[in-house]
Amino acid sequence: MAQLQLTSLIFVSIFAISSSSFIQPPHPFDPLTETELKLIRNVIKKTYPIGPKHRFTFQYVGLNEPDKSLVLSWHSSPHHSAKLPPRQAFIIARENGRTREIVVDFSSRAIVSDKIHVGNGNPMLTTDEQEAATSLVLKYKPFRESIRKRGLNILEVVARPQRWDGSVTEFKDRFMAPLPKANGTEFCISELKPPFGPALQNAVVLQPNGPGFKIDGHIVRWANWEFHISFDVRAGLVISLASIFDMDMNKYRQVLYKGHLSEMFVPYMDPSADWYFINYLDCGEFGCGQCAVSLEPYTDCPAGAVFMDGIFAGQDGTHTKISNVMCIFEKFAGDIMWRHTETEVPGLEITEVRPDVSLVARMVTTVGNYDYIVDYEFKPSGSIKVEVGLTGVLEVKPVEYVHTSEIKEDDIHGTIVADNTVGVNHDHFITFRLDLDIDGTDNSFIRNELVTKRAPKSAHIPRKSYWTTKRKIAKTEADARVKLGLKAEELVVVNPNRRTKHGNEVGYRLFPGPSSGPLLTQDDYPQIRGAFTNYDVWITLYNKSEVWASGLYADRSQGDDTLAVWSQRNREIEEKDIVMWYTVGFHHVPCQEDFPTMPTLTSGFELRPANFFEQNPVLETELIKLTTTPKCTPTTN
Ligand SMILES: *[C@@H]1O[C@H](CO)[C@@H](O)[C@H](O)[C@H]1NC(C)=O
Ligand SMILES: *[C@@H]1O[C@H](CO)[C@@H](O)[C@H](O)[C@H]1NC(C)=O
Ligand SMILES: [Cu+2]
Repeated sequence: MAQLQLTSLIFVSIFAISSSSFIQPPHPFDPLTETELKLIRNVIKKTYPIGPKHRFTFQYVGLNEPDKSLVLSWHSSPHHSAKLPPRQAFIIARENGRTREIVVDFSSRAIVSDKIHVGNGNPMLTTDEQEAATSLVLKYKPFRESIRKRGLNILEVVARPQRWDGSVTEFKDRFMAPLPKANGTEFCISELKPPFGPALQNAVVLQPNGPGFKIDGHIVRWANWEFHISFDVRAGLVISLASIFDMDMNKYRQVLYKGHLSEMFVPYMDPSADWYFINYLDCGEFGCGQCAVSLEPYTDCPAGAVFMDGIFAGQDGTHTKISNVMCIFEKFAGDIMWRHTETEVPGLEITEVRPDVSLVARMVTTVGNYDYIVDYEFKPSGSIKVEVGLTGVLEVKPVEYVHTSEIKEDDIHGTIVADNTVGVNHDHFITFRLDLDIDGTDNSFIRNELVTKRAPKSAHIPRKSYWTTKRKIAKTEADARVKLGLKAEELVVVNPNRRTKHGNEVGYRLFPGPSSGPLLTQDDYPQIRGAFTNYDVWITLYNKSEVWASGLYADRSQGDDTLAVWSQRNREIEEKDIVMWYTVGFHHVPCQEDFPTMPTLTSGFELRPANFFEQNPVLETELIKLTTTPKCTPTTN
């Protein structure tokens, strides 16, 4: 009965939306709604007949980034009462073999811009296209025959579009490798048999009073943080307008205007005819949002997590939904926020400890064989930690060997991880676009080099050396290209027009993770396309068209529209609206433990306030209230 009522309620509200005039979502960064996707399709249908038969397909549909100044004046108006910026959608479509860039305006319900893309590269492949390409191969008679010859079941064969040619233009059946057996590759809990591994069943954190955060539409409020969470078919989870409450100033202060995944570059290191082309630009080719998966309560995200769906357009323009594609939860992992035991004052001993709690916004994108867990973690201390966890299944190739002693070649380009199975060497480069706005848009990038100095000669002081900071302001984009690990330096984004009481520029410091820069040569085709990994950190001048590090058109791109090319413009970046790009890199030499599924390997970075607050902003944090759930006592009758 209750369910029936609910259904009719939902029906009424949908009816209201579609029959009345169009209602704009309350936040300028809210993802496109089902109603909006319908409207886009209807508007475009007036100009173009839609569908593969008419050779018109939607390759990307997303929010057309509203003008930043309009968003900021809306955001800073009391209770967000100012007029919302015009709402528009940006569409990349294939029409009769051409790529079109279309902007649809919602209030005028019209196409306001329509351009044909000239230049290299192609839009993201839709799921339908990937399936079509795959089935072309699986239906191809000589291919089916080759599978039969190997004693395999075609229904268990996976084919994947590898972005080099297009369809079946050529078929080669070159050699038969002994097929790896499926022995020991089972990973479904329902199929696994005892003895089981380490016992973890008691490690559970429950939130009997519910989570401590509030979600209002797409705005998340928790502790001293407020941010907006959204979903894009190419980037996946998008954080915007993240600001932190400053108790001294009694107001929210801007930190991150927008932050999201920009690209994932995964080149493999086997240059043979069968493997040389295996290099992926996951977000640009397959869509890191399109490949995102529904998260499972209690396993993908802990108890108390709140889930959100991702809605986007399929290739015919109708909406597709990935339910529970993002989750938000409080993380309490037994870490210490800060502590001190005062032992130096005689007769006095004080211990103060504050346990750490943070808020995590998570998505998991499964691009083919790999699963990437992407976490944005907000800490009450003002830190934003971005973490990428790699798990899933290795990309493997069959070999005739079962033991290292049998290897005849110089290089098998990987590691024998199981009988007749080599896990091939490769990299994972995960590039984030971070549009930091520290207390406003006009920021500078400071490289504080730590330099060793000789101590002044003195008869009384035996010290010979010390280090001190040498401050360098990055004046241009070239000054801001950073390869980590070459120098000891502090990287800080500051607002030079805002200072603390003590005169320090307010800022946020980048605490990088381990650096793993690219090892391919600069003249190698994959590296030309992946040139945005040539530096670990880049700063560019804000430009709303420069969002995707691999270029707007990553598929079969030629590297002429990457972050590396934009940086070559060498624009001035001092006291400007600037964007930071950070690449989390992994060189992956597979090992046996990575097989058949790989235990999560994590890396990331942290953005941490540096002279942003007047003092430790979590000094006055109260202790966590411990709540114990009442034990169930068996009732006796
Ligand atoms: C699978 O592997 C286990 C352990 O290595 C071995 O005892 C068993 O005989 C294997 N089974 C098959 C069917 O090869
Ligand atoms: C913004 O970026 C686009 C794409 O790279 C470029 O064509 C355009 O010239 C840039 N605009 C400015 C003002 O730099
Ligand atoms: Cu890997």
